[in-house]
Amino acid sequence: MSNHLFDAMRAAAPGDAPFIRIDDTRTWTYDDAFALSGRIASAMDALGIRPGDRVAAQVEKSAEALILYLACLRSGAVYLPLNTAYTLAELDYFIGDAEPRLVVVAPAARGGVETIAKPHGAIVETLDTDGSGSLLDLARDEPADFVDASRSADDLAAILYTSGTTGRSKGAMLTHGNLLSNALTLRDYWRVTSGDRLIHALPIFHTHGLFVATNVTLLSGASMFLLSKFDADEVVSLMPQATMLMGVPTFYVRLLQSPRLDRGAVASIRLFISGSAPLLAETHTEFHARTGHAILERYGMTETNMNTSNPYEGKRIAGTVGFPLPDVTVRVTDPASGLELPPEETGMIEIKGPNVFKGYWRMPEKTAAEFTADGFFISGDLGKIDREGYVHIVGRGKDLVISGGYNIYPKEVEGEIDQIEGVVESAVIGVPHPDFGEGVTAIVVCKPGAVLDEKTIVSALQQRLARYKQPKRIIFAEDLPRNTMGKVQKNILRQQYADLYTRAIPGKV
Ligand code: MLC
Ligand code: AMP
Repeated sequence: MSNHLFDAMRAAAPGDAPFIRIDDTRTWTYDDAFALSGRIASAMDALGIRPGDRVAAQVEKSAEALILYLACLRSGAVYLPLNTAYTLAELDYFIGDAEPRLVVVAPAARGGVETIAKPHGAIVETLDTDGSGSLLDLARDEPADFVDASRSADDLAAILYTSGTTGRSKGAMLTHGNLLSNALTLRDYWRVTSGDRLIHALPIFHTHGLFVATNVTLLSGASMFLLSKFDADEVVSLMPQATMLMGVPTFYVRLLQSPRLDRGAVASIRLFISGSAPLLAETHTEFHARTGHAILERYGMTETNMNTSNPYEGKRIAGTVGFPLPDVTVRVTDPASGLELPPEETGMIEIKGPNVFKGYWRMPEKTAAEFTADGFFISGDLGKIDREGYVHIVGRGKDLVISGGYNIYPKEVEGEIDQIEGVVESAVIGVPHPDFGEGVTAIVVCKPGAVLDEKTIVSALQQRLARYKQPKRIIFAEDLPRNTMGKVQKNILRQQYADLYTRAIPGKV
């Protein structure tokens, strides 16, 4: 029997070499990690989890949580990681839509999650950051030598939900083949080897931290410092022991604020990588001046894994996302005609390759709508390819805000605000934010006589939306600017409030 992705991880694993460095005293070798993944897979088997079943996890980052992902690959289950910031209301939708057989949550969340998971027939088990919880209790006495489920390249490995500009979130179905092909490509493109030591400070419920960082580490037999979250001071302290860092632009903005970041601190680092959101050219330049390193920027999406990367050798150009990766075809088309545009002309970025997902979970029409007739995925990003072949992202055709590397779909936030008593309508936009890149901002129109302030709106959103989706500022207006078709002109609002977060407003950002 063969298991497409996990077999490759097993083949690359250097046995008793370090895999996860948890803290100064605890390091798990590949053997340790694989043994635990076998025990968890055995425990899931005993719970009745079968290949193709979804296993959802909303757990804080820990070595055990990462091993749960490996256990799912081995058991043939489809891993469904969920942002720890999601509220119960948000979780309810994902569980109803994906119908997981097992949901793993923090012990404190068990009661609440059971009330929404049980009606869908899901089992709920727990996992805490220290490895305690009912899941590992079940795994403790199980055999480590689990017989991996047979999985082909086309079988699902994971479903990651991405919000949409219209309607509810869509589950992007990623296959074993998608994940393996992309991780091998990145490993070779970035020259990752078993000698590398990655600082892993990203969350593990998104493509960046789960697939790019983790799969690339595993497939090169490298090791990682697993940090529970990003902390600039901790990252600078670890740099002398590490060779790589992967981060969103906010990481680099915050690192530059550390007076300890200098050439000495980065002496052992081979590669700094940025992605998930645009890296400002000024951040790139400042980082280079301070450390001597040109941050390597790459471009990806949940649906496609990674598409382009600046070169390992050769010019890493600030403000570009580099070249299409080997095996990945990137083209730019005229959004109106669909025809391919020549270099330097801006249009819709479209992608084809083994990295591109299988479709949206149980949404065949939405899937079909996102692909061209000749099989390219329509990214929703606007860009151009210059004469040297570098891809530039110049805007978004989709109404999306990216804050600190998290996507926020204005429509979802507007929908929640508009339900608040006294609100007529709202427009949610992203405007430049010095820390998060873009700050979620709401412009709200109230009914005459309604008494609403920022606090009332934020507290009404508290139970409905994850914290990172909630507006950092709420502005009250008489009305919203509209074009002749009646459509809200968000570009005007973005211009009007462009310096909202860059003007110093004490205690406001
Ligand atoms: C936290 N907050 C955020 C936020 N993160 N608000 C907006 N945007 C964010 N990204 C909230 C907190 O809840 C808190 O609210 C307040 O802002 C300040 O928190 P903080 O302590 O400063 O934030 P921190 O916990 O340090 O997190 C910031 C961060 C984190 C940038 C380190 O957001 C992060 O790790 N982002 C990475 C996201 C990521 O991995 N994206 C990849 C997607 S995959 P309060 O009110 O409680 O104070 C993808 C494909 C690809 O896009 O190409 O990779
Ligand atoms: P997600 O749906 O969370 O996977 O986010 C994917 C989106 O993030 C892409 O469609 C882009 O809009 C954006 N993105 C990812 N990497 C970059 C980058 N390097 N520069 C600009 N935008 C990026």
